[in-house]
Amino acid sequence: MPVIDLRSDTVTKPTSGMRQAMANAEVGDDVYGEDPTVNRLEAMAAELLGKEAGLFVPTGVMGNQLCLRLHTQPGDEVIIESSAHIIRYEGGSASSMSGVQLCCVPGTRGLLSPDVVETAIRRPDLHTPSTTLLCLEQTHNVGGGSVYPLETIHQLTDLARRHGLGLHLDGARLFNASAKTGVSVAKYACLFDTVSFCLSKGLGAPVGSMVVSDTARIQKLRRLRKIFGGGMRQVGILAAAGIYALEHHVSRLAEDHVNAKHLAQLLLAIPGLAVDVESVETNMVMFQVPQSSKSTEQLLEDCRKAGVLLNAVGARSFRVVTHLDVNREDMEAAGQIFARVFAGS
Ligand code: TLP
Repeated sequence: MPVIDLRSDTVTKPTSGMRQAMANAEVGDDVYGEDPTVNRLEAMAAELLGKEAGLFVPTGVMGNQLCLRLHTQPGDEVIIESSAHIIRYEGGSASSMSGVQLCCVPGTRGLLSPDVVETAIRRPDLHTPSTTLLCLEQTHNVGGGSVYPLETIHQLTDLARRHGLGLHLDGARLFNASAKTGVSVAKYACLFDTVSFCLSKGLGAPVGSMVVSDTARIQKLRRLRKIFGGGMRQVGILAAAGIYALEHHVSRLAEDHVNAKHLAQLLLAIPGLAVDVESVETNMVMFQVPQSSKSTEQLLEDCRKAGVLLNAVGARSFRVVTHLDVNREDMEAAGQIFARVFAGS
């Protein structure tokens, strides 16, 4: 029986069409700006998001961290939601790579509200660090794939602009937000100075993320990418996968959202398991098994042995993510396995 891998949307494998596109890609040395396929992907990403220029980077972490470095000076303070990916899962690199202090502001399901951000912005004072950047995450990972309403982003970005802050969006799953709301990625992107998004998550490419911005910032980011060790050579074979993903996999993201919702409904029927079906907006489902006598690790292991992989996000608290490589039948099968493992555990 094949394993149903719901740990993340990062686990997808390139489809045969994507592999074909990779095999046929024209390449050149991208550090010299001579890879035609990378150049095409960068132009395509910029156009889609309504920005002047784009930069292909190896990972979402690198995209975020290059932007943090671009927007700040050591000792500056960055306002960010307290469970943001940049805080939780980027190895402390904001402090080690850019020397910034993160001002962690609590959100609701990962989403910030303008009043708490307003109080967090430092007023000029000899003693305090300077707040120079506001970072948002759309969709919010630890928030369970939650989506900022456009109106809230408007309020937050207006506020940040009034205080002269830079604006970065960790849009790793921005296309999922757009699939959910019908708001174009460009409409979100125009509110930020820099936006990163991932090709290697819901879009199904094996590697790669993009940063988009204005031409002057992308020029600086290109140099920073080299300094951070992310200058790549004949990488058109990977950019071709990114182009294929943008051309073929954006319109199917809504399927992942339907599958996640369906799985959440199946989970709701399992005694002892807590899930908020309403909060499932995109391709993630968070659930808890609060009364279980088994440890989190044991529950993960029991699921693995029964044929489903998933991740824990806290004590007896779990995340499942739907993606290109799982379908409706996999949801049914996973639901049955979860019922066996969790009911009465
Ligand atoms: N998220 C991964 C893990 O790192 C937790 C996942 O499985 O969800 N921003 C956001 C919002 C992300 O969720 C991720 C990856 C990244 C950035 C980093 O992307 P990569 O893994 O390409 O560096």
